[in-house]
Amino acid sequence: MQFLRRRGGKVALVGVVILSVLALVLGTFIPVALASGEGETREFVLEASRFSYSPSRLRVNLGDTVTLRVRPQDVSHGLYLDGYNLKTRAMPAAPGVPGGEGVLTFVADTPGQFRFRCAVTCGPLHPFMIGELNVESGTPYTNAPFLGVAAATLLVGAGALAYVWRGKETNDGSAN
Ligand SMILES: [Cu+2]
Repeated sequence: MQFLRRRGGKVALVGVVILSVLALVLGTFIPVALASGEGETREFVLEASRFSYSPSRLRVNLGDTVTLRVRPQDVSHGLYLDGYNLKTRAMPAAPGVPGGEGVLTFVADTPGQFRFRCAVTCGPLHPFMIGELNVESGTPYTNAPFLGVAAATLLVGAGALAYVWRGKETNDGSAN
């Protein structure tokens, strides 16, 4: 019986190790899969006027396919996105001039905070015409399954340790 108990503990421990490795592998590769463009499709209309964007703070999740539509309201503006090295320019809509819109579409495959700024010299405060794109990799939704696996792994591990511990105590007792 003791032998069986200890053996059971060992099997449980091996299971824990396998589960841990699985959790690590999943945690490593699923964000990569997300980054290849399997997220949501997000579209933002950015009204650009001297010297700001509205909205100026954008938030997306890693793997989202993002479309930015830059619509100048007064003079020509543009948008250059740091990190992703993307650029667009547009002229304002005017009578006789088709409504200008600068469009950028890309997959948000790099997490982090990225500045975007005007790509057309539009006046004295042009250098301060900036905004921020936040590409988040750690949303609760993305990580919930892995947190679950991690919690289950911990529980199983604690159970296995308790099992082995008890088996050992009994063994030591009978050995004397
Ligand atoms: Cu501008």
